[in-house]
Amino acid sequence: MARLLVIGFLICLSAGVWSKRKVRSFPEGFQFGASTAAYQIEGGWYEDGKGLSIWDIATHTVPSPIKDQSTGDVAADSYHLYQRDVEMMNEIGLDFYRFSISWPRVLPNGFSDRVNQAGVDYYNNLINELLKNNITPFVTMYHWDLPQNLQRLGGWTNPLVVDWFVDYARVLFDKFGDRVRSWITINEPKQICFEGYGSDSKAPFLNMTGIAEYLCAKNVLLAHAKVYRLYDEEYRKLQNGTIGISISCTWYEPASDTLDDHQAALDARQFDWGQYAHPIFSRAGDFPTEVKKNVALKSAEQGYRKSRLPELSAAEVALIRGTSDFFGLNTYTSKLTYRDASLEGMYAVPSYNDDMGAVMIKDPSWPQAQSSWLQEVPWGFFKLLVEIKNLYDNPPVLVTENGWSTAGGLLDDDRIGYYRNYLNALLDAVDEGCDVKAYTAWSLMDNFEWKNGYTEKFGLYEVDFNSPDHTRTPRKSAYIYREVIRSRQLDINYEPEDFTAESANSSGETEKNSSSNYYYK
Ligand code: GBH
Repeated sequence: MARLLVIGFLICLSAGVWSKRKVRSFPEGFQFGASTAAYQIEGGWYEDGKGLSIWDIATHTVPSPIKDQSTGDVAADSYHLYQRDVEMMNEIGLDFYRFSISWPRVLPNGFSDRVNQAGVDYYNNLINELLKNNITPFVTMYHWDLPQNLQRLGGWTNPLVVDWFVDYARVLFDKFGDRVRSWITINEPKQICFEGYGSDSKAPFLNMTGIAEYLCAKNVLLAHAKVYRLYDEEYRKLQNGTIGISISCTWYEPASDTLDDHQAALDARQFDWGQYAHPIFSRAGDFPTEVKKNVALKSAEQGYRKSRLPELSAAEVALIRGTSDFFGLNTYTSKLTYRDASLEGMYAVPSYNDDMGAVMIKDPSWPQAQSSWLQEVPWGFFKLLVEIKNLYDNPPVLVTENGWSTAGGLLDDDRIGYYRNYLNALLDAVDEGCDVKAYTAWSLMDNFEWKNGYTEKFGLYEVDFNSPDHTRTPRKSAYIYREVIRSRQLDINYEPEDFTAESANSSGETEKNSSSNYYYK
């Protein structure tokens, strides 16, 4: 017994010393990038033959559903300023740039009968500029800007969308696949389906919960899988790339040690991301048992003849299983989760939340970002990475989004604290055996933050949306990230010499929240 205690003590001590080391190295070959999305930065909404997307329609609706009544009509104007964007990537020293292609810019009507050459030119120019500068293009095919024409036909709830997406992907492989070797089919299926169809927080604001998000889920999974199979069958040999999906994962921590809270947290994870990850990454495939069981039970109670969650046939399960070369992980935050009598009557019937049967809350002691949903919880990131390793046989993980929002200003110590603590947690997970291969900061620059317009700033670069040339200025965090990439190390004491208080003050704003606490596992 005494010996065990001594051994335990030594293990804790060495773990402590390890995690308190001030400089830690990233694994050999680890890649660093930054991310954006077409609608959030491009502008050029009605130029050169581009068709309309569901976000063009949403932001032009009266009254506007957007917090500050803004639109992405011009956004950061990257449709015209992409050369400056690449210059910024060079300043930071990025290995890769993750951006998305606007479906209606390439196919104005959504269908592949008519290709808009000006749109193809724009992405060719961007890709070529990246390659000229030794920056790897990492292309997302769909980051939420569905052609409005397809929405009129039901969008992601129409099973035909699977074929439309495959046709679109074929155009992209044909036009760009000779130079693009890294692809993401879909950005964040849960946010497309639940936020867009099951609620009213993303376009098309369908708000038909309990029904629409599940129809969408099946179609998104099939669309993704068929594009993966297309790449395998017709392009991989020639183009020699990798292709996968990015899933947004929040860590749900049981609010207490009761069995109910543990089950609630598990169900929350399975509903939030297992619903999309399990069919692709698990050995068994299909929707997770918890999700199938809960929705089927509730549906029966409610008088539906079939589960509101569509079934996947054996052939569909097989089609979807194994269709990602990597786990693309977008992650930002964690929530506490519980289940008790207060759930009774809390959620609409039927609804996704009622099916899940869990309550998710914030812990007020966690540092708070400008976005109400975003808090800094690095240990949650660590637990999430370990969970992905355990659930899905340790897949290669590319962190395709991670970042922090402020109200603005160049001196962004809270963002720096967030990045450092999350990178530190990532390195802890690597030490734990997780196969994390890349990290992508969200975002390269300030942009249109969907329903919150321009009120939340995620950029390493500040964008002056009021200046005609949309001036981009590096925040302090850009200097910190640059040093991480240059040294391939995390040094929590690094202070950039060329970032001056004067340059920070010129923006006239300072940060209100500062997360000065360094995180230890
Ligand atoms: C990413 O989504 C997007 O890919 C990107 O376009 C966006 O700009 C970026 O995040 C920043 O928002 O806790 O119930 O209030 C992140 C997805 C959005 C998922 C917020 C969790 C909070 C739901 N996250 N959402 S809730």
